[in-house]
Amino acid sequence: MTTVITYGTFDLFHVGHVRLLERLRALGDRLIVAVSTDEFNALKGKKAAVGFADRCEILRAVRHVDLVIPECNWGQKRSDIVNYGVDIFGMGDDWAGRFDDLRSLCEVVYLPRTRGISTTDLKREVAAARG
Ligand code: C2G
Repeated sequence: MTTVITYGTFDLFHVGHVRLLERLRALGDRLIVAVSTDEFNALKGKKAAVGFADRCEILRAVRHVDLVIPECNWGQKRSDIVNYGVDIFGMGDDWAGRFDDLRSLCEVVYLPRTRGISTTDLKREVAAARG
């Protein structure tokens, strides 16, 4: 059983998120997604348009996702990897290099981001449409 894990806010869930999760799930047999809580997002300087509970419900409905857990802080990755028996840690490549320290615990992969879509762009488009 190969377990893969990833972390993120996944606000305004879009095809960039889907394609990342699909590719990560294809690397193993189980994909765990740690969803940033609203409180942790505040620490990241982000305010999600969709609340934590709804973001988790959406991710649980994604067929590529096997387990959803909360991401409460930057430091939990190491214990998550140990506690869940994670074999592969994966993120989009906007994070390339940022988590290489985890290579002492598991494989670390950074996958190309899906171009042309982002939560930030979606928020701008919605705001512009409102006028
Ligand atoms: N992503 C992607 N393609 C896009 C947009 C996002 O592949 N067009 C990926 C990002 O690279 C990331 C994941 O989708 O791996 C989730 O993106 P965000 O919700 O923006 O995650 P972020 O807020 O960067 O949180 O501890 C890590 C942080 O929690 C990551």
